[in-house]
Amino acid sequence: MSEEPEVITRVEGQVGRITLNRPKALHALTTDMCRLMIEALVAWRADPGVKLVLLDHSGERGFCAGGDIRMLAESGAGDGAAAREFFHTEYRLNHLLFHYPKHTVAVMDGVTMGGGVGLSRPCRFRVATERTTFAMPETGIGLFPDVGGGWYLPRMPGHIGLWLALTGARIKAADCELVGVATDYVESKDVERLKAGIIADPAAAETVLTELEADAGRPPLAAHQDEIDRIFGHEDVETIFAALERETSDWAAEQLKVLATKSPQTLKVAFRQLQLGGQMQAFADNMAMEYRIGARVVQKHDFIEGVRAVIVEKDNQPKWSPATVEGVTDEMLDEIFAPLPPDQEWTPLP
Ligand code: QUE
Repeated sequence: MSEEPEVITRVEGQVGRITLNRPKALHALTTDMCRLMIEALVAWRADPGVKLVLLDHSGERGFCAGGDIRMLAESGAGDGAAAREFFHTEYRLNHLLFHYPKHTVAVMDGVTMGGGVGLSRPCRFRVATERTTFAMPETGIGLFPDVGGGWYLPRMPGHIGLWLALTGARIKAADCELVGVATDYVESKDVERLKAGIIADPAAAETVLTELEADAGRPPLAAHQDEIDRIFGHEDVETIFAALERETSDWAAEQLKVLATKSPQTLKVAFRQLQLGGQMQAFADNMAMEYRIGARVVQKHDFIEGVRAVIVEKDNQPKWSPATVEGVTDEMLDEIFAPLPPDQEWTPLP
């Protein structure tokens, strides 16, 4: 008897289908899962019998919660080699999907966070349902919004991407459409029909999506866009905190409360990451930057402590160091963003 694989890859008709299948961990990604996906995508890229790639998940509990955080923290507490290997592989997969020459469809029928965003966001069609919850929650565990966050987030309308990156806010389907995370909305009850329709005729994927398209409703975020742009458009993290303190709305007070729980170091890392990524011309340059950051951050106190407090012991009382954004110096950030030795830099798949 063989164990069920954590990613199921097969060709159905003319559709290459990748099904995330690690339901007990909300399909959080391991290095092996990323390798399996790369292998299938590379084979299908050259296969004229595959017209489209469909990316979905088994079970009812979501698309993908992120990465194998416990492994990353254990590795980071040691030599960090396994963590770097994971990031290197995952970012190659993100990059492969970004430039994939065939149509890709991601069905995000549930939690889509961190690593799950890195898989779905590069897809041509990104289907949300009423069960979709999107977030980049990494600053809450002393990590940073990677998997292409430096590219996608600063390209969202106004300063919504920075707000998502810093607060780790969770948004639902209508807001996913507003910020461009989702291209389509389909009710969960129609997801099986959607997949069957795409597999039956991948050339008609867009038509099937249009036929099953439903109304996600009004995006709640729209009511806060002006506030977000006014506050999160400031020139640094300290000024954003100061601006929030001057605001009088309940919403602003809530944002301030949320930001106060996040790792000051990774708030500043994320701010600089989005600033630099927003100016880059090539997605690969952004991934190389994120790999430099990941290689450093995974071995820092805040990540080990964040995983302890939020994931392992769940006391939700991380003791960040430095404890305030004022304590995080430009020199610390320079070190995190500095180039790696040439033979250790991230490179796309050959
Ligand atoms: C930040 C993260 C992750 C997170 C929580 C954060 C993350 C991740 C998970 C997660 C959640 C449920 C699971 C699981 C992992 O939580 O990346 O295996 O069952 O994977 O605040 O980056």
